[in-house]
Amino acid sequence: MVKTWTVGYWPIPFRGNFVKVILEYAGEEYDVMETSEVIQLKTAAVSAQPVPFIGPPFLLHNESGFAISQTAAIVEYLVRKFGFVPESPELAALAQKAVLDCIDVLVEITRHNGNQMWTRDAWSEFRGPGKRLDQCLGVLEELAKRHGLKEEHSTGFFLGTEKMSAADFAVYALFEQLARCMPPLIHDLERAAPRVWKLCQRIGENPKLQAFSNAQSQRWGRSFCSGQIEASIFSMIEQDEKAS
Ligand SMILES: N[C@@H](CCC(=O)N[C@@H](CS)C(=O)NCC(=O)O)C(=O)O
Repeated sequence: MVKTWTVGYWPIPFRGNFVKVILEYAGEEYDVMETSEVIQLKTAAVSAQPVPFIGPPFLLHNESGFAISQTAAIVEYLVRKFGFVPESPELAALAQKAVLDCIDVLVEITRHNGNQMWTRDAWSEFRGPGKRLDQCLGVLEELAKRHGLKEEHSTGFFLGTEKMSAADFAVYALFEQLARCMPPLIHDLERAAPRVWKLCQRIGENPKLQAFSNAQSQRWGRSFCSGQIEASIFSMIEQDEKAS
């Protein structure tokens, strides 16, 4: 039977998880498109694509035929659809900002989606106390702190909202995969964004998200973004581990 949604993405977590964690949390039924079909749609003429796009993820609403690409736009669509948008326009805008901040971390850690591989020099400017990754994580930490999130909180969300917003889904999608695929980075998350890391651990206690995380580990192991850039990131982290 055709499910409500179809997600088009590669067989890795990366950007796709920003979409999937919302569908999982909301208890929505979705299919994941076969990779061959993603390739077929990605390389089709734009006039033949369900929504004109360059790179996945994309999401299809099967009943209506509505299709949307661009990670941040898909997240915005889903949070609106399922009622996870803060009432205040200011908080709604800050939630969107946090989504884009999280996606920026994916862009930066992959050196703009694998445009360049890591060198030791470049990596030493990126990872370490006070370095670029810490700064990116620190931006999220400061935003959550300004909205009242405390490390010791056992309730409450990123922007002080009563329920999850796009910001919570995005930080969870980001931190969960960084920690699961590259466990030494947990140290960086704890150092640079302790409140947000605790929040993500709390969000991850949700049984649906826990099952989703376990399923991804079983299916793909520690695969994060795949390809040469994944090998480059993993080798930098391995060298850091040996040196420590
Ligand atoms: N800005 C887009 C970027 C999409 C993107 O770069 N997708 C990657 C996978 S994460 C891809 O497969 N790109 C192929 C391409 O650019 O040709 C988004 O956030 O969705």
